[in-house]
Amino acid sequence: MRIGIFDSGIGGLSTLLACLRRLPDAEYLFYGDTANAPYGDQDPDTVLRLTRYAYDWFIAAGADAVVLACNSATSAAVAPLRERARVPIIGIEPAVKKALDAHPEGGILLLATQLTVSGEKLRALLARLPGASERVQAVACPGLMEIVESQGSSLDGSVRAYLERYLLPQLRETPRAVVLGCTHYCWVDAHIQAALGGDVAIVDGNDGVARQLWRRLQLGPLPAQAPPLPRSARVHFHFTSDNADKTRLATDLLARSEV
Ligand code: DGN
Repeated sequence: MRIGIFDSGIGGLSTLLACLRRLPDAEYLFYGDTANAPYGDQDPDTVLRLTRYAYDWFIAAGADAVVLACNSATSAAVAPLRERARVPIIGIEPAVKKALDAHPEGGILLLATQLTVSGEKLRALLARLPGASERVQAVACPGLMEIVESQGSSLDGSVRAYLERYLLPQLRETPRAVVLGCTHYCWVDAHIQAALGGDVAIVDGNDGVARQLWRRLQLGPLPAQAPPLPRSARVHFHFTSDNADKTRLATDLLARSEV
């Protein structure tokens, strides 16, 4: 079975890891559209066009399912793409419900790109979750994806400086939980947690995507817990710019995560 995983860059590797835990025997094609990144500051029509291109690439490569491991692409493209899809398309969206359910008290901070924060999809999600409009503060983080993209998880102080200078002054309270609504932010979760004082819970939607992938592929009852990561994985990378460097960075990130 061949699964396509799509992001504007290395953020979607965090979703790939969750899928690898659930479906270790599948073959993965990872497409990172680094030539057109970042997606978060672009208009939805452009992101739809780029995502459609990647979807067609996956179909030509024989994918049995496509995962949009990018909240921005999901926001702009998942609904129109599904209208003519030949294989299941699984999107990722901010795990706000998971955070509200797990933390019935206190504020929830949602960090995402500008495209996701201002998208109709998020507005509809918050409108249908009881309590979300009062408890959730959504903050766009322009530039944070680029910092992660340039350095992976071996960061110097630049993320911390970004969070202190840009994010902290905007907060209306110290949150109980933070929803990582951009897959790139999963690589700097510890920095985000530390900047917010250490006690804050971190929530992302990656395992939800992997479980949804399992269901859409009709693989039978879902095991209650994901097994540990497999020792070896079949992953092929395709980045639309700097392919050799990005593949090296991605392989390194995966190898460190598998230990
Ligand atoms: N990793 C993507 C997301 O989850 O929204 C997009 C990051 C970007 O391209 N700005």
